[in-house]
Amino acid sequence: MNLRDSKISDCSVIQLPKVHNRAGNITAINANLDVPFDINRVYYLYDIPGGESRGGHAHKELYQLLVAASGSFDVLLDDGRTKKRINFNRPYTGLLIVPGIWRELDNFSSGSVCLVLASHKYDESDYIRCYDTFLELKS
Ligand code: T46
Repeated sequence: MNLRDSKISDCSVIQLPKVHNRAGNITAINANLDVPFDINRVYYLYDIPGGESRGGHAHKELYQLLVAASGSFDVLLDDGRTKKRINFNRPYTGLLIVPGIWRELDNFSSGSVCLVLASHKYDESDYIRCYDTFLELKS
């Protein structure tokens, strides 16, 4: 996916498989099957104080799948032209974010956990953290 040309419509809400029995549920996420990339990193956001926001950046090459593993939060997506806010509150629904999309996460419920599967290891040089720079790259 091209950093400059990617659009919000290239991101997608993915319904993940849920295996249910009387003892509860399991959701498994398989690389290149349930998500369209190799999974090279897993991290999670938790203990987020009320009113705080996360994100506020875009990535040059990174693909990510975000899941509300517990609780709920909002994700604001921005491709430089269009913005879209989506609420996530189910551990079997993921948001695929492609490169070149500005994202902000807020409205975290108490005790919420945002699980993230990422296509690459952590690399600060992959981040675009200045919104004006982001808009220039998208124009
Ligand atoms: C994203 C949203 C949803 C690491 O050392 N390794 C890592 O894998 C990550 C993700 C972060 N860090 C360090 C870098 C910073 O010193 O943790 C600190 C906080 O990172 P950041 O300000 O980027 O955290 P968020 O929550 O704003 O953003 C993170 C991801 O960085 C980002 O890719 O999409 O979660």
